[in-house]
Amino acid sequence: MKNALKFSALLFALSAMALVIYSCASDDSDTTTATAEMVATNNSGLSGTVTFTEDADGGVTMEANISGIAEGEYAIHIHAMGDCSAADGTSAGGHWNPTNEDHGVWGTAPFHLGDIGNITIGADGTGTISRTTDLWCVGCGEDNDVVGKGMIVHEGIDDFSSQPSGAAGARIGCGVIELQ
Ligand SMILES: [Cu+2]
Ligand SMILES: [Zn+2]
Repeated sequence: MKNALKFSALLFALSAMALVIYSCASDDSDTTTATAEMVATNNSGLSGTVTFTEDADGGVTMEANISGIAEGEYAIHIHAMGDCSAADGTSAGGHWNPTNEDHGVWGTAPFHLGDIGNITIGADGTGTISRTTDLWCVGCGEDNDVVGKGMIVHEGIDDFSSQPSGAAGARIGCGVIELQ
């Protein structure tokens, strides 16, 4: 009887351990996600979602899915303010630039941390652009945190050289990047 009791205690301990190991392995809390729901500005008809996911080793992947606009190329950036209250999107401010650089091409200094580039929209009115980088964080509260900033799509193309924002023209979409 005493041995049987000891055995069930052992069994209980083992299953508790297995449960702990299992829940660690299946835990996806080491990814952090933020999204921006895009709304039309200047009555463009644009909609879409931009998702930022930071994984366990600190890399951030952005995926922007944009729809509702004519086939072509459009500038897309992260702007400094997560404020889409203005009907023309200007409330989002200028390019997000916590490192105080000039505007340019992502990956070739100088460039803003918000310089995504241009997105290609197909004949069906939809397009996707993605980026993976360790220059951003999601929800870390540091200067390079994308949370609380504004995603902007422009009516024109980013020429990658005009200061301070690539001469991309009016803003046709805006979204506030919010931690999920
Ligand atoms: Cu912009
Ligand atoms: Zn820029």
